[in-house]
Amino acid sequence: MNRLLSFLVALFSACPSFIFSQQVELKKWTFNSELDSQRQIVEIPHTWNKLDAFDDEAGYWRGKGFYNTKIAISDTKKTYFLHFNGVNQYTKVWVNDMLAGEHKGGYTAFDINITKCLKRGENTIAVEVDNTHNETIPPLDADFTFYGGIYRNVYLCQENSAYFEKKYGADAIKIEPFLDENWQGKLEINGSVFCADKKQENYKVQLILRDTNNKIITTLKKTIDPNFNIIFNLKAPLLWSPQSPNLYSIELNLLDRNGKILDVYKHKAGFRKFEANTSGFYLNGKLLKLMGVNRHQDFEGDGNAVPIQKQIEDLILIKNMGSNFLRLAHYPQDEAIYKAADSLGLIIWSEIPVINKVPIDSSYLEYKENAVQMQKEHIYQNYNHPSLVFIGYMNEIFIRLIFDKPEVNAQKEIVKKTMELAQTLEILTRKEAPNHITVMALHGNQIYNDSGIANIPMVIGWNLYYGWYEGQSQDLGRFLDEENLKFPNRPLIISEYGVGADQRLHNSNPKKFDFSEEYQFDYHPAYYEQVKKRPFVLGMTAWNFADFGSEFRGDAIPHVNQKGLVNFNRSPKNIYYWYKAILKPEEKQSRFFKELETHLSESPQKEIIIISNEKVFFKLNSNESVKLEPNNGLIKHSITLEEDSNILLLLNELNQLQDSICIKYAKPNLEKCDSLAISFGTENYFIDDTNQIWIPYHQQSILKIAGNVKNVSSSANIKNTLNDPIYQSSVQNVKKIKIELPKEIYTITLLFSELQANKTLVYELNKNMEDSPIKNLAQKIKINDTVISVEKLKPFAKTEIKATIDVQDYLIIEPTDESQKISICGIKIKRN
Ligand code: GCB
Repeated sequence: MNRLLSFLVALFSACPSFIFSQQVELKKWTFNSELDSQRQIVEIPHTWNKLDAFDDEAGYWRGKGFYNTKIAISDTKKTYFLHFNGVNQYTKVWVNDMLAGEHKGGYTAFDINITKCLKRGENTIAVEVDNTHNETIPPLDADFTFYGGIYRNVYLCQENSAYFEKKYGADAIKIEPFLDENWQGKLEINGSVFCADKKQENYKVQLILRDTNNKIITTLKKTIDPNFNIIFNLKAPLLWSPQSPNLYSIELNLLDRNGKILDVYKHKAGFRKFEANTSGFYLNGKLLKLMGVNRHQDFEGDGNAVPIQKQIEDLILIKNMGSNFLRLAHYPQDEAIYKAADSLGLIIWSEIPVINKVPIDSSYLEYKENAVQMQKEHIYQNYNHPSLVFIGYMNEIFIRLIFDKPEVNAQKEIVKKTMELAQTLEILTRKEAPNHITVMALHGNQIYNDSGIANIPMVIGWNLYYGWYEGQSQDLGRFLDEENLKFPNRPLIISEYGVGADQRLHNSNPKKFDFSEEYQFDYHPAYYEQVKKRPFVLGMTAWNFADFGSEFRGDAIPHVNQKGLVNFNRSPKNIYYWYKAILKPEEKQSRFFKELETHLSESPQKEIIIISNEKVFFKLNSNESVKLEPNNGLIKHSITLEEDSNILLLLNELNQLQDSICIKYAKPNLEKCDSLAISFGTENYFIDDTNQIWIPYHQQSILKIAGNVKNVSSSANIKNTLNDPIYQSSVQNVKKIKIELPKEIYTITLLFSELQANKTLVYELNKNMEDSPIKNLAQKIKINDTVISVEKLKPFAKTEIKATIDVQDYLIIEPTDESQKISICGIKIKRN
């Protein structure tokens, strides 16, 4: 038996006497691609971009991948579908070399009826997946990686001669749990049945409804025509809400004349009533400030092919943070995510990926058709989930126009076509989901008001990055008030806000774009304060729950957008705990903001941060404890450290220990430390992958620089290193560096990279990068008496030179040729 055959699934043949439809997951496939013809065995979920989207080469491979598997079929009288949960992005399916069907769009599920191509016994399935840029398939452009592959599960489904009809990748069944003004429930279910014999009078649908304790409430039966409509009234049903996500179980059985079950549909329904207006969002008649996060689905090491159980863990983390709201940006996610939100109690905003731009050339009509198809699939597949409340269809759709500045006529055409598409999608959404709220997310630009596009959806989401891409975080309130004044009837959500934060970077005086965790910690509380006071703002979703892959980005970890509240591997950053303290006031909690364990500074003074929602007692070493009270979930407190180790304790009012840390204090000189690392052009502290702490130049006193120097920094990817932040800033035009050192032999490492003009990101609308190629760079450098050659610096790439120097009092670093200069990122001095 060959290897391929060994994972041929002995489908259904093992259980020939099944009574209703069945599905089997198709996990094992062989894979090869246009790039690499070598076949390998892979497991679904799979993507071919999980490595190359993070390497130093610009871009990631986009092309055709080929998946093959075999299935065994024993009964060819049945109907068979392949159900794909998500394939990015253009899929063609062959069965026994016959084209069975195709699908466009990377983020919705779809069914392919393969019955006609099947034979008894072994059948081959071949799937071609293409993630090449395609002007007719949204998204065309966005800040995330478009990983290619069958990255969500695949199932083979077997149906009897009658089954619940499949439409837009879902069973065509709509569940409406209505509540009247007296909170009485009415469950309405509409659906349709496919019967091969066209004799619908032979069939019935039975509803088995179970309450929240799993007790059967009804088992009513209905005839079909082939559509069916079931209405069942429930007295005062328990309501669904984030606080009490009460769910009723629905089981629909399709029965033949003899009462034999031919098909089964199971789902959970929740009774809830919601409304959004300028006084807030109301759930079940009560005001609820929507607080939560946005979520992408990818994960460190997996790309977007993340096993579903691991994805559900995300929702648990999101819920545990105290969230009641989740924006699935920027695409529909696996159905299991909506299901988890139903049972955890998270209100969902879900959208299709029409992002950044709409094409105006000949691709427009097909693009529009595909967007419409996506929105139908999106709605049909997720409509029945009680968690789904907000349905969107566009994100920052004019950002490319603003950034690319096309000529006036093209601009007019873009606005016209985009408006037309928005109207089409809005009408479609209201028709298919008449009881939901439509939304659209905009970037901070008046074009959305001027064009009128912001008047189309029921609720507007603003993606506002004051304090990052523009202005200061305090500017948020002014913008919101101005909008509210101009459009007093428009309910708003802050659909995105956030800043890049890297846990290796720390700064006690944080600034915009420094990627320090402290800046993130300043920014989020400032936003929260401003939103809290404004009732017309329904809520806010932080960008982003987790760091995520965006191949073209630099940032402190290249190819990763680092605005997550948790890291790419989901380990929480400090800010996650701040949200938890703020959003769960009933759960008393306090902990230290965790950062570098060694305070390397001339000064023993340090401001510590405590994350807390209760009064605490803070104790440093053997000092008396101090009582501290939080404001907006945090406490900042100045302490004076002793040399070497310091113990910091945090106790609650009941004298129970809440947290403890140890901070070492040392002055940054070679008398106390074995090695010292100093970085230039930055004010950040950085801990590298060898655990070496890099201190910013201005935080020490042993090193002096001469020359008409200037600091340069960039957030571009630096090749050949994982310690990008060290090489992302430098000091240029250096004539001489003088370092005072105790007499000893040292290994000196000098670090360089050439930071030229940076490519600007589409989101950095106000950033003008200065073009500054470095001239007259020293090719030979003298370190005391030792002359070292420096290879020609490569742009945005690490260069490192090492020398062993016997130092008497000073270390002097200078060009051998006085007319030349040094441009340097960092110096590491290690005692031998
Ligand atoms: C945005 C986009 C989002 C980006 C984010 C950012 O406005 O909607 O897709 O990832 O900004 O981090 O720049």
